[in-house]
Order: sequence, then C-alpha cells, then structure tokens
Amino acid sequence: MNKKIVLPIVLFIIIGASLGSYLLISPLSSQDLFLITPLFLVDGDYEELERINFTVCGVTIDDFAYWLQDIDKDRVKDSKYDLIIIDYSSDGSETGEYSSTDVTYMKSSGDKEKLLISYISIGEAENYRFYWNTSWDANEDGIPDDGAPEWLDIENPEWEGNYKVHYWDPDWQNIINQYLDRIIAAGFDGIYMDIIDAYEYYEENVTHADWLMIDFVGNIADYVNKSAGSNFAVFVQNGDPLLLNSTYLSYIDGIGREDLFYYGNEATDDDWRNEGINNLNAALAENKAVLVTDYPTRKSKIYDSYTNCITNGFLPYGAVRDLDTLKEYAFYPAT
Ligand SMILES: [Ca+2]
Ligand SMILES: [Ca+2]
Repeated sequence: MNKKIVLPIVLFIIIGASLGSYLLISPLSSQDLFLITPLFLVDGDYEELERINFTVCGVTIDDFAYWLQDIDKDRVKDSKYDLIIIDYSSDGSETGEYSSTDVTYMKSSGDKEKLLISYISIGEAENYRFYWNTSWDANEDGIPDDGAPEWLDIENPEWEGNYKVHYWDPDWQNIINQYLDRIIAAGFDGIYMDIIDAYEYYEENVTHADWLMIDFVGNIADYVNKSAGSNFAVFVQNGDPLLLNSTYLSYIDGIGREDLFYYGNEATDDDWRNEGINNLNAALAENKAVLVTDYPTRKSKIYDSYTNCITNGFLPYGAVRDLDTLKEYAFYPAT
C-alpha cells in the first residue's frame, strides 16, 4: 500500500477506536446522542418519524417518557415531553415524597405545562412504601410473619421487597386510597397503575381473579374521580387482555404496555406480539391512549420499535430497564 492510502486508514482506525472506547465507558445522555448521531453513517439513515397523538383529559400529547429512579427534577422540568410518568417520591419512601411545590416546578417546562403522572403499584406491596410495617416480615424470609395483615402474601421471588397481595381485600384497597390521597395532594395529573397482571398469579386458585382486578380498578377510578375530578388521568400498565372487557375500558384513560415489540434487543414472539396488538387495538377503538415502552439497548432496535409503534398507532418510548434516566432520540424528539 502507498502512503496516501495508509494514512486515512490509520486515522480512521484511531478515530473509530477512541469513539468506541468513549461509548463503552460513558453512559449516554440525550445530549450525547445528538452530538454523536451525525458521526455514524448508519444513524444518518434514521429519518425523523411521523408523530402519533392522543388526547388525555383534554390535553393533546404526542410523546411521553417513563422515569422511576434517580429522578432529576430539573431535567423533568426542562424536558419537552408532553407526559412523563415518575414515582411520587424521590426515593420511593415517605420521606422522599414530592411536595406540591416540587410537582408544580417539574410540570412548568420551558415550552408548556406537561402532564406529570404518578406510578403506583396496586397489585403488590413494596416494603419501602409509607404503609409498610417492618414487623410484617421482620426476619425478611419473604413469608409474612404472625400478625401481618391477612391480605399480605409471599414475596415475589423475582422482585425482592415486593410482596403479593390479595388485591380484592378492602383493607389493601383502603391503603391504596391513602396512597392516592398523597398523589392527589401533591398535584399529579394522574396515575399509572402497575401490577394489574397480579390477577394472572391468582387465576388458578381464586374464582374470577380477573373480575376482582377489574372491580378494583373501577373502585380506584371512582375514588380519584370523586377526590381529584374527571380530569385526573387513569392509566394501567400491562395486563392488556383485560382491555377486551368494555367495563374495564370505561374506567381508564389509557394503557401502558411494556416489551411489546422487543424483549431487550430480541424481537418478541409473533403470537405474543400479535395478541398484545389485538388487545391494545380494543383500547384504540375507544380512543384510549396507548403508550408502549420497549427496552432495547441497540439503537437500530429502538428505531424499529418506534417504527412499529407508529405503524400501529401507539405512542413509543425506548427506555433503559432500570428506568433511571430520561432518554430522547433524534428520530422522535420530545416536542
Ligand atoms: Ca417472615
Ligand atoms: Ca410533544
């Protein structure tokens, strides 16, 4: 090879290696993505996508984000996302609860006010929440101790600190009402209810476990409607087979669905995906918002997930599994 060819090749290798190691050692923020994007030829192929929009409680949204841990109030405030799902507490605990001042601050973004929606698990008890009493499982073996409430069941073996609950028990439902009081008092615009699919866990042994969950969601919808008004948004997460029930659909403003097109970087199984799309279409037919969160780490997969969402009329968000940062992509920027 002559020198004219060798020099560009060497430069290319050096630049490529430096950039590669930078990418390996540094977690990417949204700003980094914008800076780095034009450097990769492959990213140049990702054209900005057409936008999907929904009206939620009178507000039009065409993008959303989901952020539960290590929340940065300033980044939430400055973000242009129209709807952001966060935890109602900076660390999940009672002492970390956001005040109404915090919530007002986070909602007051540079361009316009955003909808701030609070995560709440209604189908499992979390041992770091305000309602938990350490005596319920003092020896931390995942089995409720003597004297624990009757509704408390065993710890979820796949999620430390989360315990199964008899969600149909009025005492558990009263705890959730107290939880809702705190979320409403802080000024959140709605709730995003997790572990709806707890009914699947009890289906074998409890008659009409699905209907008991539908009734619970109905009770919650009534409760927030009375105490926060009809403009308080009611979202559910996963458990989408319940969407085929029109009573259930009438209780909610929208659904969030995880792992629809991708499970990590793997495309999901065709049957699983098609069943999910079919269920979510029932929500679309009743003008309910459909928010899809997939968790690929590879940008090509994130882009593919967004493309699939848009084809199906769902709002996309590509998150990290720990939900500990805010992501944004040049092909679907927050506006
Ligand atoms: Ca125990
Ligand atoms: Ca927007």
